[in-house]
Amino acid sequence: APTVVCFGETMGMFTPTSSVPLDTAQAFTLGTGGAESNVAMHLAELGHRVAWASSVGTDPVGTKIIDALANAGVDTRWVGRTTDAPTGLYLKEPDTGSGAHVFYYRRGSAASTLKIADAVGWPLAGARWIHTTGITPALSASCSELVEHVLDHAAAWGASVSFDINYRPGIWSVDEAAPRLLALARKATVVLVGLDEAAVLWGCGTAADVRALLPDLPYLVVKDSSIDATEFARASDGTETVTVVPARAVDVVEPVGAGDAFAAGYLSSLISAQTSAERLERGHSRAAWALGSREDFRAGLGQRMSAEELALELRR
Ligand code: KDG
Repeated sequence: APTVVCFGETMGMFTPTSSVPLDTAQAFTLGTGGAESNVAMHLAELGHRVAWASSVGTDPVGTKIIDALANAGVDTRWVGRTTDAPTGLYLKEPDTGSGAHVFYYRRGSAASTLKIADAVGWPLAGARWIHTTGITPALSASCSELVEHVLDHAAAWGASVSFDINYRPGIWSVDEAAPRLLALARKATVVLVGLDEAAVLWGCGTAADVRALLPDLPYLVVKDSSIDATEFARASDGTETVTVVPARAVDVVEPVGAGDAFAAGYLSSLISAQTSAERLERGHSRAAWALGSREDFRAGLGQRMSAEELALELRR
């Protein structure tokens, strides 16, 4: 059985083959991208037994997504295929100065049809961790119910839930997202959020402001883009520990996927019972690696992150 189950939507991703705006691009590559499956691939690379549960269409894009995940070492046995809806798609505009932009073609997609009944067969009881993001409740009412159901039942299943806020303005408004994401976040064990997102959603100016909204969470991680990450950890006796670790200085090729890399590094370290500083450091290492690539998921760091090497790296 998998130790970690990630669930959410993965789409076919079209990117121009050269660095030109989408409206003038002639040739595209078709890749795949999804926040939760990115986390799953990073965790597989780090050596964890991880599954990605979802739904895709019976179209070739669905096949391509399943193949990509299976090739990355992720268990895809719980990916359903439906003839009722197509696999979602998105276009990613290369960063031609104003940042990378994404355009979604996902309303009514296969993953948006996910509902509580689909999760009955998933290996949630027995998993140590379940990971999803704030993208999933934005997909549809049934997806939103599914996320809440998992958060409400995880403890009874013996699992903890990590929830990455991942606010995507392209799918829902701040007015809809802000209360919903806060209510869901309050039920999780780990919440990861960018300070920029927390500012947009809840008007937070500092990491402490975010903590004030989520005071009882066992682990809250607030990432201040390229500056640092702050972890608020609450022990079972109620004691609070605050740890701040600065981010690496890196040349950013493209930011999409870096948050997923951070989440995976952090979660991997938490699973391996490392310290607060080690958890944040492992998140930053993965994020720095992802920032140097145009791909949403960048493979290849795994080999450099064996336990021994990580220990060495942390002693620097
Ligand atoms: O975190 C990266 C994701 O944003 C990207 O892979 C696409 O899942 C995606 C989304 O919904 O934005």
